[in-house]
Amino acid sequence: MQLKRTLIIYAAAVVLAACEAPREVAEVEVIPYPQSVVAGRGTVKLPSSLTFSADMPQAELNDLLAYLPDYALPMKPDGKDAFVQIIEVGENLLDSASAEGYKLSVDKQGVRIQAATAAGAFYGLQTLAQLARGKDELPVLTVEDAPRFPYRGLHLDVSRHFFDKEHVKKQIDLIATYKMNRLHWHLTDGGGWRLEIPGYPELTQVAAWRKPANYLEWRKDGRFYPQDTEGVYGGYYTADDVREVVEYARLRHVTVIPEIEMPGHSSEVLAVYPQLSCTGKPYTSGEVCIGNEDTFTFFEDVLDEVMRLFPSHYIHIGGDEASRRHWKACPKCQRRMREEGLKDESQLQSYMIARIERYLNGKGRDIIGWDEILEGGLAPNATVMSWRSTEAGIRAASMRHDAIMTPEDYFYLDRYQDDPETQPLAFGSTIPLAAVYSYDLPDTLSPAVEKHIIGVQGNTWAEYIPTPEHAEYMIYPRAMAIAEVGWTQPAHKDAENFRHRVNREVRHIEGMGYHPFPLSVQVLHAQEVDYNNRCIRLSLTSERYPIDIRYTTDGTEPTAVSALYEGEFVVKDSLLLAARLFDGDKPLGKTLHLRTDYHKAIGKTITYAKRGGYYTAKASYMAGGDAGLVDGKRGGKSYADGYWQGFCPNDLDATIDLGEVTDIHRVVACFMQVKSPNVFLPAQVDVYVSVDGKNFTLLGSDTCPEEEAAKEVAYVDLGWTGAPVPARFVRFHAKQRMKQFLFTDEIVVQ
Ligand code: TNX
Repeated sequence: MQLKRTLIIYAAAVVLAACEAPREVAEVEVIPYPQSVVAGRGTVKLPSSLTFSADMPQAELNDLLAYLPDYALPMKPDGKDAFVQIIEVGENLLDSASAEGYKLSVDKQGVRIQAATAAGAFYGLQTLAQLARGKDELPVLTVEDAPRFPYRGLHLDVSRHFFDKEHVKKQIDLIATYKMNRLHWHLTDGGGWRLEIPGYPELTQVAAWRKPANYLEWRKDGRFYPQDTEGVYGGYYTADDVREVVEYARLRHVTVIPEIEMPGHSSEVLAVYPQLSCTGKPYTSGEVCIGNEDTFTFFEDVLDEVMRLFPSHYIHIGGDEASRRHWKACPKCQRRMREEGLKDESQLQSYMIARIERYLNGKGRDIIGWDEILEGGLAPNATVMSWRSTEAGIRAASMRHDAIMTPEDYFYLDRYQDDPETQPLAFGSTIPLAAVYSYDLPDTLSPAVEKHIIGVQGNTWAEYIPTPEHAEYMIYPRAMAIAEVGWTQPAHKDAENFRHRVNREVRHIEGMGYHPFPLSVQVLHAQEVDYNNRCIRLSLTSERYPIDIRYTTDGTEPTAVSALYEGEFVVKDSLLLAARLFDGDKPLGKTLHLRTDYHKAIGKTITYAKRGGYYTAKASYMAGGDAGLVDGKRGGKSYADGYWQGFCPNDLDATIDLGEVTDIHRVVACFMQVKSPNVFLPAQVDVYVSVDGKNFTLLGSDTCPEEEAAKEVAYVDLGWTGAPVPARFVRFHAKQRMKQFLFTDEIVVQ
């Protein structure tokens, strides 16, 4: 059933009630959106003091009672006449295929929540609390709901910066209200070891504390763990802390999955146990020595304690980003490879992962690992967490392994979420809320593959997240979008409707004491190139709702009386747009200055010189391939949005054939700089033209202003503008400044 876009207001519903057929209600303000909402007639008053009864096993009722003080809707247990009746009906009585499903009906008698399990009842209660928020009555309706995926997770990195147990519990409490059910706790990494382990006191006495507090500064200083404790920053969780968090999560139907990183990302272990490194010295590598039996003793001891503390069936063992350099040079590792018949170092890594997997399988647990565990032979029972792409997860699913999708271009919460020039320093690209929300699996998957894709997760890597408030700023509202991607079937997702709900939700959680990103105050734009009609359709939107967008096209600043944006622009040649958000008379954010050109190179042939071609190892950096720089499509604020073409380590050196000799007066491309992930502006741009394709003349060179090159984030137009010259061929050569990444989105020729 498609979600209706029309807003059916209650008055209308009552007037139309003459015809008895049930209707869908649009815009119930619930995140994640339920699979089915059917409106009844009228509304029911909420009693001033709410009572409930629950027909469920005593142990589950006790859990519910333990949770209730934190439930958003105060309720008291009562007997038969309770307003809210919770009935656990057993697995087979609901239509839903999922044990987490529920059916919630509101009628004159009150509210009835039927569920197959305690989790389903819990989710029914979450829907009820959101429906009732700020209201004194409820609409008569029936919600039937169940999740799309069984695994809906949030990951917290507590190594690079440490966040105490209260912070962790606070996030668990909120994500559970969005029906997320996994917390992936990244407990160990080079930034600090965070879990107390009996018999290994140095892990938490030394490798959990550092100076200075800020991870980036500490990394720059050489990442040493001081022996003295004066003025150090850090922390760890005791066994009791872990038990408290695990129990708190259990009451909210969240499973806490611990991660112990190996064989890479382990420099903190080697700082205190250097004998486990290939060199035997601390601070020489991040990878443990796989040739050394003591390495296995260490991790098995650690995992024994992990299994004592965490009931989770799955234990995450990391497996990502291990350099193979040290193993190559290490006699012990090489001996292991010979003895085990391993062909290369990637098989050596697989040997370790498979051996640890056997150990955990022997104790009734299964492993999850990052998608690198696909290389060199996948451990037989492993679940793959696919972070570098969606494809890796699909590959795992095709091999009948379960996969969890955490693609870095959609679900990495350490990335910017808005124009980087307006944001605190973050890691690399920009993933705005709408991009997170847009995530889906390709629709070409066979059911046999799709059933192995068990869910989605947002990852909060903390290199750039120094405080708990900042963690919340990066997590919300994007986690709400991930919750909806994980729960709601694609047919019931609706980006515009989500935008409305998320505005309310952000204001609500601010009121609860969270620190979400308050939603962007920038004008956002999208373009569609219509090659047949030779025009670009340009539309504007905003994360904020409700809000006005006002604009000018004459180069002046928009004011509170400028034209109100009401629909797309159709650009046949050039449009110089200035647009800004207004809350009534009050301007918000920055003015968007956007030049849109249906220019002469659109749809023309482009060829790249040998050392001037683009980077092909990542699909989103190809901007659609050869046509990417002459397709009329301009990028947004993120080099990973599929419109920016990347060059590494090559220059950009390309020639466009305009098909016939024509006068041109402007050849310009916009370049992006984001230093943290090594994206740099070019040093220089040269523009040449030719009428015959053989003899080229240099029209002009442009160099990047030093003050722009010094910025962390910058967008700079470089090229040539001048009196018209005849040309058929245009050669555009942008020279690398750092031999890292260059990114541009379009070569505009006019
Ligand atoms: C890659 S994702 C990592 C992390 C970093 C992250 C930063 C993954 C399995 N490894 O160690 O924190 O990038 O975005």
